[in-house]
Amino acid sequence: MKSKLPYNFGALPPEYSDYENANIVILPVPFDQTSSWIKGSDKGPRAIINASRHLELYDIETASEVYMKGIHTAKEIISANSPKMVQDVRARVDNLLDDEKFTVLLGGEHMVSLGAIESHAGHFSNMSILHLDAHSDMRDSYFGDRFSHACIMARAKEITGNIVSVGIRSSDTSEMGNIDKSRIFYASAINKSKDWIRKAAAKLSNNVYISIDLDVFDPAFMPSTGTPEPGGLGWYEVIDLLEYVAKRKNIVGFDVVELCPSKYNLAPDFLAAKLIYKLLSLKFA
Ligand SMILES: [Mn+2]
Repeated sequence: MKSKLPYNFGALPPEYSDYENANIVILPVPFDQTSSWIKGSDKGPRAIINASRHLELYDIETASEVYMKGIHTAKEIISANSPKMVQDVRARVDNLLDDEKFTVLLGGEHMVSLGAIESHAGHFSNMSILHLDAHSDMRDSYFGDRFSHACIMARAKEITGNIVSVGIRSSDTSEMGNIDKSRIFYASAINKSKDWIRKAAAKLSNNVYISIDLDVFDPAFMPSTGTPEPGGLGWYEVIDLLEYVAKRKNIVGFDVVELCPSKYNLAPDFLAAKLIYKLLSLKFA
C-alpha cells in the first residue's frame, strides 16, 4: 500500500520525530534467524511502523498525546548472526540511553531483546524484567544454539534474577531446572485469578524493563506470530497489567517482538502499534 504519510512511528512531522527533540526512540531490529516454526518476524518492525501511521494520536484513557514528547524512529539494525546482533543492539541502546532517550525495541525474533536488556541493566540499578509470553523461553540451549529465540529468558536470567513471566502456557521438560514457578503467572492461573496483577507487580523491583512477545495474546486476535498458542491473554488483561505497573514502578524501556505479519490480516499489526502507543501513553502520562 503506497501512502503519502511520513514513514516513521506515528507518521509524525519533523518537529515531533527529529532525534534531537525526541524523548522516545523506536529502534527496529528486523532479525529472524532462529525461529522454529513460521518464519517472517524480520518483517515485523516494518509492519508495526506501517500500521502505526494510521493510529489516532490522542489516548482516551490517559487523556494525553504522548507523541508531543517526541518519538524518533531510528535506522534499522541489520546484523549477520545472533551474537553479532546482540552486540550491535547493546551498542546502539547504550548510545540511546547515554542520550537519555526512552528506548522501544521492535523485533524480530525474541533474541533481539538480549542486547537491550544488557544495556538497560547497565544503566539502571536493580532492574527487574516483566516478561509477557506464551513460552517460558528458559532452555539453556536449543539445538546447540545458546542464542536461539527459545533461550532468551535463560540468557536474561544471567543478567538479572528478577524476572516475572506472565501468560505462559507452553514449556519443555528441558527448561524445568531453570524455571522458578513462583515467578511465573501461567495463563491458566490468570484465567482463574482475580488479583494476579497485584501479585505479579509485587515481585518486581522499582526499575522495570518490559519484554513483550506478542504471542502472549490469544491467537484469536493475534494470529500473526511464529508460534501461536491457544488460551492467551486478552487486550484488557494485558493493558490492565501494564497500567498497574506504569502507575507504581519506573518502566525503564520495553520491547515488542515476534510479530510475523500476514498480508491478508493487518489487524494484528495495528494491535502491536497500538500496544506500543498505549504503553508509551501510560509511561509518560
Ligand atoms: Mn513466545
